[in-house]
Amino acid sequence: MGTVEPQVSTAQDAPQAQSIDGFQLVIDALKLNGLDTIYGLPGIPITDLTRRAQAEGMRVLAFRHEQSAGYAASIAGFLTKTPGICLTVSAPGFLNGLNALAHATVNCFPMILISGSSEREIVDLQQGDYEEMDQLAIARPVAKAAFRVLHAEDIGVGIARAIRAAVSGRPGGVYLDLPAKLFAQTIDAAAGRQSLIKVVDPAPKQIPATDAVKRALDLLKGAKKPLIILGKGAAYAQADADVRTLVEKTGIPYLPMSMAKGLLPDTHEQCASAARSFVLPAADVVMLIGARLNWLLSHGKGKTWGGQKFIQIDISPQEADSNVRVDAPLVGDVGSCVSALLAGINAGWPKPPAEWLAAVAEKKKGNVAKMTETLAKNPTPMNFHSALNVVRDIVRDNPDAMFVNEGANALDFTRSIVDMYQPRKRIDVGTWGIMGVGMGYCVAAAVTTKQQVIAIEGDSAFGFSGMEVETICRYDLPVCIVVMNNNGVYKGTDVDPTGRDPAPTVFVKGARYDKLMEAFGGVGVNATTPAELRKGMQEAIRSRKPTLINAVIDETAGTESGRITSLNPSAKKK
Ligand code: ADP
Ligand code: TZD
Ligand code: MG
Repeated sequence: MGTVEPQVSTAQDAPQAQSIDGFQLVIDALKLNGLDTIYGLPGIPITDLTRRAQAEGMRVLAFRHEQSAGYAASIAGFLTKTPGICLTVSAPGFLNGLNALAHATVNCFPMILISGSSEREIVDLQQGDYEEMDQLAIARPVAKAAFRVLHAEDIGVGIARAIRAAVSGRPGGVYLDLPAKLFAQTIDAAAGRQSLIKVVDPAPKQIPATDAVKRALDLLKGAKKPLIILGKGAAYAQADADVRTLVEKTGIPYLPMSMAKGLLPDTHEQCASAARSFVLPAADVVMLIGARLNWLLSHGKGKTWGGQKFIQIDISPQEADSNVRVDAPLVGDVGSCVSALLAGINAGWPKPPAEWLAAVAEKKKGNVAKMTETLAKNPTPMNFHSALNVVRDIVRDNPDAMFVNEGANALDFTRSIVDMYQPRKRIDVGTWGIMGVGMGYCVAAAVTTKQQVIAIEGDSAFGFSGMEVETICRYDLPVCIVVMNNNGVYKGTDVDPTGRDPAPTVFVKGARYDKLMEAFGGVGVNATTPAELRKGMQEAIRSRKPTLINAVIDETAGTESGRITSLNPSAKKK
């Protein structure tokens, strides 16, 4: 903005040695706590914060829209178990970041949204300040916690509280409001440094109670048709070896939720994904590990289920019974709960009855055979299946790659066709089924893991954050984006019955998303066949250059709302 910049010190005219300003205290407090990456977008009053943080060695990733920066911060939190930091300007920038803050809270990802804000005196009297807004009040309902710091000497406490709130217990999004005046405030340097807090044990272990562990083990032991469901809370916990041992020692079939795919390889013989609609109603005892019985699991009731008993491992003591009765709640962190269970599972632990395992295996076999047949077809034009058959091979050959996925059909088909082999590789639309996370996730995945990133994007989904391809090119990140281009939302075939406008679900036909990438120096590929798609992806991974492949998909191939057609009121009526 070219308007009235407030008087702030810059790196060049830094405050005197004996005093320290708000900018510096914020940077020092973050660094002291190991928070070395900021996802944000500069402007009044935080421009100098971004400059000085970079000058002090922090990684400052500047985006084209705060929403993408926010989604990046949220998923960085999921991947690292430390709060992802998103930094925005006041009112409009803050609101752009707010969606991601809500997303972090809903998905239980630790994140801190730090926004500059206007002067309290003016905002509270509603006198019309530059970008005036009561941001704290607006953030509160969608955040796990929200704080404001008014005095430089409280910056240390403010950041410590934000960190604890974000990562302890059930993780979530925290809002930290920093008014413009705070940044330029100076205090005595020694006192300032003394006021900073290095948070000790920010996410303390939560050990489950002994009787709760026994209750869970007793229920599990008596089960005739047990099932384990792994959720993204289990992925988040990073207790991968123990979770795997629990599954393998008990021999119980398991279902991974979308972002828990790869916690054990999807090709594991106990993986029941290919028999999902059989095991859910048939199981008699289901153990949920870091997964909620929300809409994604049909609330634990109805025809998807069979009135079974539930064991639920969750860090939130309020989660059990939220949809149906939970017979054995186990409150604690996944690592502590699983190791407590393992301590009670000795060599004599009974394997599930052979009939149950055989029935699951039989169902799997049938469904896998059907899928193999579908994937082997090579129709013209290319459809979701023939394209995803390629993606499946590429991921199998590159199991370290991070995998981003959003869209409707482009999401649902990918989730069921593309196997994951390692924990926390698959990151997607999450609890809300939100579009727009794609490019922000790509940036954070590349930056936090340094691995190749593969993104499978619906053409609509991609559009929500498409401008961030410039960000990906600017930081030269190893990201290969595949846009599953079916000319629209779900399909490209709708027409306006009046003949006036394009239908609300369709886009420009034959759009070339690959050209967008070329505009910023990345590699663009137009792929109309599986062979072209394979070549493009292989080359992208070999070169590690930012690449966008426009995969031309049959515009008739998708279904309304992908797999969740039944949630769509008008489609239901039909
Ligand atoms: P999914 O969508 O994969 O089913 P959800 O987001 O619905 O997963 O559920 C994740 C659950 O995991 C939440 O209820 C959350 O409280 C819980 N959770 C998050 N982190 C941990 C942890 N470290 N230990 C135990 N539970 C956790
Ligand atoms: N806006 C936001 C933020 N999130 C949403 N989920 C939607 C709108 C609604 N929506 C979906 O649930 S999927 C989708 C939208 C707009 C896009 C589907 O089209 P696509 O995927 O091109 O991404 P397919 O492959 O064509 O189905
Ligand atoms: Mg589409």
